[in-house]
Amino acid sequence: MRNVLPIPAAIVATLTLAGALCFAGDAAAADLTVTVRGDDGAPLADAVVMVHPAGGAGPVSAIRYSWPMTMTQQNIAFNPYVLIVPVGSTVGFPNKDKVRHHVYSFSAAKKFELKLYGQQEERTITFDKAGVVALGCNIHDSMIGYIYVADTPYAGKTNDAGQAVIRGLPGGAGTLSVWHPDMRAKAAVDKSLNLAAGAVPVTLDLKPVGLRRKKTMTM
Ligand SMILES: [Cu+2]
Repeated sequence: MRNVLPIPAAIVATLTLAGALCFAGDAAAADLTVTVRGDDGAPLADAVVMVHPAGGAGPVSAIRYSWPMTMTQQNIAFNPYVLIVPVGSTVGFPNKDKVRHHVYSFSAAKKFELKLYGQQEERTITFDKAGVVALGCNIHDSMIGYIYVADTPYAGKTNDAGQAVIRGLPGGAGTLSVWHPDMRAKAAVDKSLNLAAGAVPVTLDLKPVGLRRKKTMTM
C-alpha cells in the first residue's frame, strides 16, 4: 500500500470569506458565502467549509445534507473526490467499473478495508467519528479520495469557482473551519467569526501542500 499523504510544497492558500451577514432579529438566518483561493489566486475547488455556531448546532444525529451519501468508483477514480457526510452516516461505495477495486483507509477517523469487489457490487461503511478519512485503492495507486466526517449541519464544499454557500446560519458568534486535501495542516483551519456586524469579510492564510496533485491525476 502506498502513502496517500501529499508531498509538502511551499504553497500558501488564501481563504477569503465574503458574506453579507444580516441579523435583523433572533429568528433571522443568514447565508454565508465562503471563497477559497490558492496563493496563485486560482479558485480552490473541493474545500470543506463548516461553521459551528457558538450557541451550538443541535444534535449531530439530526444532521442531513442535500447530497447523496455515496462514494462511487468509476473510471478508476473516486467520485466525488471529496465527500462530506455527517457523523454516524452509512456511506455506499458502489463500483461502476468493469474492474475490481479494493478500497481502504488508514485514517484515524476510520480505518477500514473493502476487499476486492466487482462491478455493480456495493459495500457500505458507517463513519462514527468526525475527521478526515483518506481513501485509497490497493489495485489502483492513482485513486485518491476523501470523506470528511462533519459534526455540524452548516457545511458545504467549494465549487470550481472556489465558493461554498452555507445557508440558514443562526445569529451570533461562531467558528469557521476550512479543510482542503492540499493543505499542509492535516486538521481543518479554524477562524473565529463575530457575526454581530452586517457584513464580515475575513481572510485566512492557509498552508496547503500538493496544490497541483489532483490536477496531475489521470483518469
Ligand atoms: Cu481500484
